[in-house]
Amino acid sequence: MNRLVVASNRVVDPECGPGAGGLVVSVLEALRNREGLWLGWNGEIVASEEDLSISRQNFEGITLVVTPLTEADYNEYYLGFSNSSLWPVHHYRLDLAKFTQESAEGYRRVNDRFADMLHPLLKRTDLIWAHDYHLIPLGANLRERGVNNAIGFFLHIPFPPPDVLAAMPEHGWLIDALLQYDLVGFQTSVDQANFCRFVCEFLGGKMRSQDTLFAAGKTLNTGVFPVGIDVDAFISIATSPEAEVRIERLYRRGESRVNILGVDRLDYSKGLPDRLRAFKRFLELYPQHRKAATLMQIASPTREDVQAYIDIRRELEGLSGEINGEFGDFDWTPVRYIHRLVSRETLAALYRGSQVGLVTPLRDGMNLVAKEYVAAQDENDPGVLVLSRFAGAAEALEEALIVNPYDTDEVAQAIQRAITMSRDERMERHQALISRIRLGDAHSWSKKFIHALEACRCCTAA
Ligand code: GDG
Repeated sequence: MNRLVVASNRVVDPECGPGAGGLVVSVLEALRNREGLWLGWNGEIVASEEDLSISRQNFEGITLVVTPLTEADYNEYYLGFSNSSLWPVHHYRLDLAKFTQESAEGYRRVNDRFADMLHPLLKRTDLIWAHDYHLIPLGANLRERGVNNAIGFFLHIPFPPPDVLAAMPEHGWLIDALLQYDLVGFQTSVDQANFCRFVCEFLGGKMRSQDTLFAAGKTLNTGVFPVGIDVDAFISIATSPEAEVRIERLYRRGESRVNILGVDRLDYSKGLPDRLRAFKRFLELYPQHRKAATLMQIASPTREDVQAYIDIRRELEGLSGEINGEFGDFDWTPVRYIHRLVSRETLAALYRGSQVGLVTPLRDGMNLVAKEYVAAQDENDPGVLVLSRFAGAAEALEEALIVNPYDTDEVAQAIQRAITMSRDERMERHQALISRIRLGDAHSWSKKFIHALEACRCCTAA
């Protein structure tokens, strides 16, 4: 079996065990099965390049190779090009995108450094898997260093329509870099189609089959690999006796309340202001739920050094204050807004104790919260998932109440429909959803990608 080498922006501390998300667990599992190597940033920041060092650690047969970033790298590569240029463009938000030469150079510099670190560690038969928008050029950088291994890339975020991407300075060399991979994986067929359209319309590429392109003198394989969760691990957290105690404490179950829940990183792609406006509309349209319905919104802090994230936080705090001021009463707070990272155990209890899971991003690669919400439900009395049609998860999760997150009235009506849905219908929908989530769980996701990467080349055993 060929060794697996994974490169991602962050290497997560593997000792966080069951607290880690399904994605990390699935990558670790794949690495463990293949005595793999994982390379990336350790989350630390040092003053300058002279302070950089590489450290190696072994964990359950996996080699972790990590390095800090310099302050300039952090500002230019991470906050700059990755999160202020690529992230907004890929989420169709050209209006929020910022471009500077320094940030593009910082992005190239860090990708070059990662390639320099990885190159001497590679064996001829390694399968190499690069993750996400931070590392688009890594494969091409390795090719420049003479690496001829099978190299795959998986994009966790959406791929925008050709005209949106074409408006981004620097897009040309990024697409050229993607063409250097053997396999480029996407979350949904829409993302895959956007990429293929770009290559065909702008670069004269030709489709050879649904998943195969011919461009720049070579064949490129593409595929759809929807990311999943570790379903059983999540169910066991949500159904533990401790979870029951937590639900009692968090929701004071005895009271007849309607709990509506949102869980997101505080990111403008997640549609939080629109969600709050829809909840306000719901209170206006269905006054019978006043004093009973509460929207609990967990908005965990993220990228707080980027202006767009400071702005969205202000907007959200303003809106929740406005709704609470207008509708709230001495014994009822309509919006409970929590700007803090909460434990995975608390999250699972919140999911299980709420009648409605409100997942309404304006654009999202997949959205694992939607899948976690379904997995956490009591199968005999499940809550209802209200899901944006613009989340990647909507491509498979047809039995959710699918909504347009920009349509305030439609979301308000969906909340009402969820609350008043019969138990039979809720159970039927839940059963269908949980089967779909099981079918595409985190374990099968990494297996399918690696299998497809192996199939791209005839990899001889090490
Ligand atoms: C990117 C893509 C794609 C959230 N708040 C807390 C917390 N979370 C956990 C959730 C979930 C994860 O973070 C968020 O995953 P999402 O998929 O919803 O979104 P992104 O972070 O934007 O992830 C996305 C994903 O990559 C995977 O490919 O699905 O589209 O944008 O697991 O539970 N966890 C804890 N406390 C919190 O407060 N413990």
